[in-house]
Amino acid sequence: MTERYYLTTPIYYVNARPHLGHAYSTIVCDAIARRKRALGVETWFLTGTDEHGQKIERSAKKAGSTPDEFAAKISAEFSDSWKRLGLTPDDFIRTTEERHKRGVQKLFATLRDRGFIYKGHYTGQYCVSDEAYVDGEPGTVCPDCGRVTETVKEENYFFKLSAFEKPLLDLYERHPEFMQPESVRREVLSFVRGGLKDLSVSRTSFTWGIPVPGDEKHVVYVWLDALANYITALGYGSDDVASKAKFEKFWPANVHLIGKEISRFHCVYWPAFLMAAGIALPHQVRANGWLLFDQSKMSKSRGNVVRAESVADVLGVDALRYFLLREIPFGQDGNFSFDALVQRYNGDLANGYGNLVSRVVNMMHKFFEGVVPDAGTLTEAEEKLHATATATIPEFNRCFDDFDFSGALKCVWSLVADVDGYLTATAPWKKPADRTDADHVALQARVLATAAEAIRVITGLVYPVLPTSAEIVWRQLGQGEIADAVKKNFLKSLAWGGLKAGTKFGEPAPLFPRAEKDTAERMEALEAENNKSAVEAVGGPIEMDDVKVAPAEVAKKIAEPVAKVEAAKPFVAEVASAPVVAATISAPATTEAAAAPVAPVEEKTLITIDDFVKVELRVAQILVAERIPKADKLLRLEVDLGDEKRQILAGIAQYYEPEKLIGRKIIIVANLAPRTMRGLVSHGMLLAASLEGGVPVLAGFHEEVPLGARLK
Ligand code: ME8
Repeated sequence: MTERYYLTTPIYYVNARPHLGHAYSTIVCDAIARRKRALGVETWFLTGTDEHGQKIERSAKKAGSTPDEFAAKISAEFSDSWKRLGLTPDDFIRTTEERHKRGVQKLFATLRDRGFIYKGHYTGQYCVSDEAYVDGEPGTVCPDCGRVTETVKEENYFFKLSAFEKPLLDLYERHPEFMQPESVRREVLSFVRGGLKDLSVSRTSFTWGIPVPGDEKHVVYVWLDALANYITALGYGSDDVASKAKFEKFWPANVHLIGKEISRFHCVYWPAFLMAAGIALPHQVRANGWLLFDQSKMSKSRGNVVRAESVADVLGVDALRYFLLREIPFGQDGNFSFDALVQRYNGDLANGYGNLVSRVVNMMHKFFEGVVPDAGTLTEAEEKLHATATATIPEFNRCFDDFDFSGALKCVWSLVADVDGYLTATAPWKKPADRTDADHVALQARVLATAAEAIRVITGLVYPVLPTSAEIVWRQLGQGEIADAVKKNFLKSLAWGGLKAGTKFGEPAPLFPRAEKDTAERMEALEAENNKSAVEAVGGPIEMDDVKVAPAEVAKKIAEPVAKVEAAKPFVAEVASAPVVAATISAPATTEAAAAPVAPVEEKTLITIDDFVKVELRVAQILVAERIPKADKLLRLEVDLGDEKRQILAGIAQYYEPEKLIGRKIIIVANLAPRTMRGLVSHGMLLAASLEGGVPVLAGFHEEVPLGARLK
């Protein structure tokens, strides 16, 4: 029987346009799927979009659209983007499709029929952004995204999650590979060991969802709806024979590849639902780390996203694939930067693999009219390369199968370097005076046939990661279409010795032209242009626009010690035209200043103590800090005053990374009249020193101070 392999990406919410973060998970799956297919494994690669729920309903409303129109538009952006990137999912499921709806209703009914669902009431906190129930009092902040939760009071159906505490712990123990990497495993284990409460699996306060069968005022909780895509896409819930056969063939999934932030849903809720429904469990949930941009998670809400197309249009899709898989150890967070990308591209692709291919192919044409010669008698150098290449194949496979894509590519690039070194050492382009013509031709034949064979092995190995380039090289090596090789499962038998003497090489073609100095800027410009046109195209629903993060200088600015302190300014100075109160730091008195006659202070600059006490200055702690899309300067803060929480907008976005502010104690003017900016209301101002150029430095305390304490 043919081996089969089913892998899935998360299905992406349609409230945000596809960005590099989404592309990352999808590209990883694409590389795995391509390799499996080329190994002769019958592969099914699923991706899609998650379109129901309160978050989408609200985003659609904000965009002045109906949820279904809105979802269709963004879903199409995802599928178009995957096409443009040359990704090869076998199926793209939308949760608004009939086939999905049918399957979800069947799953719900099955859970209910088997006694795992009961009706009750939920009063508690809900995070709309994560579509997650959160324990705590009203005002509680979501532990995952840091947003303030909403209080929900609804009639709901509950799933008996508590009954699965023990079965889940048993599963994790029996199958340590069920969830990986270890960090995720530990986190999930400690969550479950902390005790599981029953889970509300329906909502009644809005309608954008799949109706609960038999009780249509309820819609199915969006995570139960979304997780079910992994089975409904295969045909679960369908009576159709072909669908049933597909489900039989591919379920259970080999891997659900996800971002680490949704581990709980996949490692706790999903297996519990499946156990309750009597459906087999997936073999593994694998989490990728986060792609960071300017040191924080690339995400729409932080406004620091980059679109995959901006990279692909300038350097090509393969460059992006290579960078993501080589640069970031899978499972860990990794930084994306245009400069690092260009560096990797030039170093590993243009100067490395690309240059090697071009040298060998050109020499083959120049010295042998493009026909592979017989290598003749081999020397130790060729035997060594042969041995290294032969050892590289299983090493690459081991790393790749272990999701260590970076390690896999590293070992191939070490082979690239060896072949480069071999060429340099043998220098087939140069005939020393003491070498006969016949000897030189023999050397050229031996070296070029050997180097070309090494390139063939390298190209086969990197095909899943660099499919477009591998296709070109395959032709240049006279191997025909790589798609045909894939159909013949060429990776199954990839081994040294496949390049036969007499093979006619294809014409040389450029592979990775060296990236010029302005490449990073060109990508940035494209990114800015993309963002602009995206805003225009959607008509500007602020919430969902991908807005680029503040300039990179910001981080630098924060790191740089601020040298000069501005001379005295009037008291309430606004930083960056936002309500940050800048407490003035006077310039340190110089000797001249001290010696100078004291100028008479104008009466109007003085206030009485009664004036001062009118200003209510209080200690507050920052609970949430986030960028506001399309506002370069403003941060939205949620602060805790001990007895109340409130929202404040502050013009410090260019100087402070939001994540670093969380937990910080600050001083606010608490009795300032509310002010609306960018559609958000600011209930107060924070205090900061205003340094040269308006650079703010937040006021704070060295000793412990209780929240809400008044400053007098
Ligand atoms: O969570 N780095 O959808 P979503 C790495 N609909 N991966 C990233 C990323 C980043 N900066 N940003 C996004 C949802 N991703 C649910 C899933 S599944 C049944 C339902 C990737 O649109 C990563 O795979 O928020 C992450 O888990 C996913 O996109 C989140 O996409």
